[in-house]
Amino acid sequence: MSRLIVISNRVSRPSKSGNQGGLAVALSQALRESRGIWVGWSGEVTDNFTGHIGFAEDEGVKTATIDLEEQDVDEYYNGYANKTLWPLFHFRIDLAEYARDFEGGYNRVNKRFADTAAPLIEPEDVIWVHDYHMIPLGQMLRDKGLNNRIGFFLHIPWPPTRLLVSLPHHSKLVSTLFAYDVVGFHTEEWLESFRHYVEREMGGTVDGDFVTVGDRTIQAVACPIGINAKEFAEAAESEQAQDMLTLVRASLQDRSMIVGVDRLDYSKGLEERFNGYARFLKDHPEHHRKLLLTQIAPPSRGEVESYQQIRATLDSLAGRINGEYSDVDWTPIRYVNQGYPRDKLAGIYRAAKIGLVTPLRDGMNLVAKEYVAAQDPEDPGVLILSRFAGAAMQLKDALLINPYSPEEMSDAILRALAMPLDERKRRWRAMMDSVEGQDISWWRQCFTGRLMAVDRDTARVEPE
Ligand code: ADQ
Repeated sequence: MSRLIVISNRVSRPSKSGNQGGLAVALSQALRESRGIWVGWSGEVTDNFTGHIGFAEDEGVKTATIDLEEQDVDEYYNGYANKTLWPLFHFRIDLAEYARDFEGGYNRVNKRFADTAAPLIEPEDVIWVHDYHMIPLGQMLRDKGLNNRIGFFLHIPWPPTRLLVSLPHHSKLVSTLFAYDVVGFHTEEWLESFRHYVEREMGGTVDGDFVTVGDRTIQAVACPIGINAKEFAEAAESEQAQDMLTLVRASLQDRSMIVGVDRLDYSKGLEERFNGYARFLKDHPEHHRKLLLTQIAPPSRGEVESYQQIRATLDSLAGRINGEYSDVDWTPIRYVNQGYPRDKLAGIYRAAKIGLVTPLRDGMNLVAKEYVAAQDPEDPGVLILSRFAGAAMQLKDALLINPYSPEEMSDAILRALAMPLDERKRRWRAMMDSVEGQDISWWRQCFTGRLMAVDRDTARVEPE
């Protein structure tokens, strides 16, 4: 079995509390099985970059990390990754900042990762690079003479060509993807946009999964990420989850709860969600006091201004809606800026009659799948899901809505509240089949199966 080398911005060390996310658990398992290494940023800042590699091993997972300088973090992480690529790839060119320093820092840090990883890699190793922080890394490893199988997975959307061309040096960045053997996306839509760009902007050709530019042919595939469905369903039955369920139910006093759980990010459509909910309250006074929205949104990327702005906007919007509709014994929005461990989160999902997931754009969205997995099969809640989340391609039995329309959101809430038990069960079963069938192990296999089958000498796929 080939050794797997995972390279991503941050490494996730297994914790005894079991609070690692599904992706980290799946990658850790693959690394453990193949005796591989996870390479990335330690999250620490150093005054002077020395290239020193910190090695560790937790529960059979080896990690190799480097510290970065403050300028690296500013230009690479907060800069090019989160002020340039993140907004652009989520269709928000109005928020994207283009600065040469960012691009320079991004390339410098990618080079640092390439310098760190290259000496650790042996000829038979299979390398899996993750996400928008690391697009040019594969090219940099090739420049060092590596002939390994190298794959790249993008966890966020691939934007339409018309938006992507607003990025200075866009074709230079995209051309580095052709150093990989397999490039993966969550959905056919993102894959389609990638192919369109390659054909229109690079004069490339597409033949099924094979995409060619010049003399390089790579495979571009859609592998939708999943969750560890079985474990999440079990988490919802755990003692911690049941305690949380009891606590939340007692606090509801027979009211119905709608739940939202998101990192505090403008792509998640939180402002639109609050406005849609406010629209429901305006349109349906008969439901006042009978329901509430619990929005859990731990702050993220607080050093980036657009994140400070969305936080301030939501603070004031929640305050305004609560001010307008609250009574002495009822508050329509519970707005919570903290994270919860997985078991407790599962209990919160289960306590909610409605899961409200309304991103304006999302590569996949795992919260939608977690909400489904946490439900009580005998009395499941209803998922209201943005049609612009990658997850909407699989969860077709959710109530799919346009998150930009407060009216559609209001109508969907009304419909969900009134939905009979047999319809809820039928929809939930269909969604759960998808969540269980295409879970996190399926995803890992979907991508690594392709990558392992590549024959580097011919750059074609070996027959099964
Ligand atoms: P994210 O943008 O972070 O991921 P998402 O897929 O929803 O979005 O995953 C968020 C994870 O964080 C979920 O597992 C959720 O449970 C957890 N989480 C969020 N708020 C939490 C809270 N308050 N407490 C505890 N846990 C919380 C990116 C892409 C997505 C893609 C994933 C995986 O933007 O589109 O689905 O990567 O590829």
